Amino acid sequence: MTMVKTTVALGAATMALMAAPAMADKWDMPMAYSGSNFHSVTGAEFAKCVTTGTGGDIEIVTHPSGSLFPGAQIKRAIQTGQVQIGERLLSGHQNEDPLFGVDSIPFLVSSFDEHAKLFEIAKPHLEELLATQNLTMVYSVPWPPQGLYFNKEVNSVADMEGVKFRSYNNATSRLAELTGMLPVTVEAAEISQAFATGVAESMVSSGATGYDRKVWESLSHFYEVDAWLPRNYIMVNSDVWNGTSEANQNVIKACGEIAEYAGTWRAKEYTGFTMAGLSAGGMEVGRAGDQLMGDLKAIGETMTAEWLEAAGATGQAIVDAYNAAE
Ligand code: PCA
Repeated sequence: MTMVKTTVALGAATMALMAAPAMADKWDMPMAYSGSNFHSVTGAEFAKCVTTGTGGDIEIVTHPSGSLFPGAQIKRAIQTGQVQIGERLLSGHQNEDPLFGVDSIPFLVSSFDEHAKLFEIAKPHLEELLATQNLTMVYSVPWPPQGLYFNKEVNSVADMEGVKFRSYNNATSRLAELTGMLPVTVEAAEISQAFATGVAESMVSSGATGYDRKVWESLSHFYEVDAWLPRNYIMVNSDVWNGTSEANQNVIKACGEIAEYAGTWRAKEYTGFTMAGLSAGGMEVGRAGDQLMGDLKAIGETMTAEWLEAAGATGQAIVDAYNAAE
């Protein structure tokens, strides 16, 4: 009898709670890439995980395709509290600090495993730098290896002279300059149009981005060169983070860990899948020839030296630790 009464009383209390729920905190999460891209899919799952895990205390709403802020503005929007959280390719901000370009040094790493080793070493430095900008890193997911797209056959850097090249960060603009191409910055969400209208005729990017944007409609060749693997970073405004309960912070961290694992796994799976997709779309897909590869490696050495010069002791320490690691 007592038990029944208790159960009824508890039931009534639950009903009362449900009738007057605590106001959910809504966090907007701008993302620059199309909703179908694996980063955006991972972000949407992360958002769901947080909403479920915090019992609805925090509701994260993702805005893919640059619909709330285009890529280039997302970092600032988080820093200044216009949004609580967001995803950004940090190498797009290398002009603020060379460390943001650590994942875009040509030919330092070429595979997911090498890249993971570099990231592990660089991560604490990045977190420290982000903290000075009022940003807290939650998770980060790599893009697949970067290759070169053209609308013609290319066998050497000489063949690139004068080509209009779509860039997405400092390293890609510099690559264009050093190869005699003409850089034009275009967000991923806009590239199909840029290629269709001839604003750009080439880019360095992953098979994933070419596939997502159906670039075979305008371009004909994809050369695998594995130049680098840049990363997207999910960051929270540090004031928002510090105002979040420890319990909810723990949920967000745990959801971030799952997202980083799942996103990385997707990036690997997507690499082969999207190469096949580009081929099926009618593109010539394959490894760059020796001449082109040799030319690019020489340019990579110049860019690596430039990065080390700009990044000073911290940059050197990261690269040394990377080279010394097993
Ligand atoms: N896709 C993004 C960045 C790196 C990548 O593979 C882009 O092209 O903008």
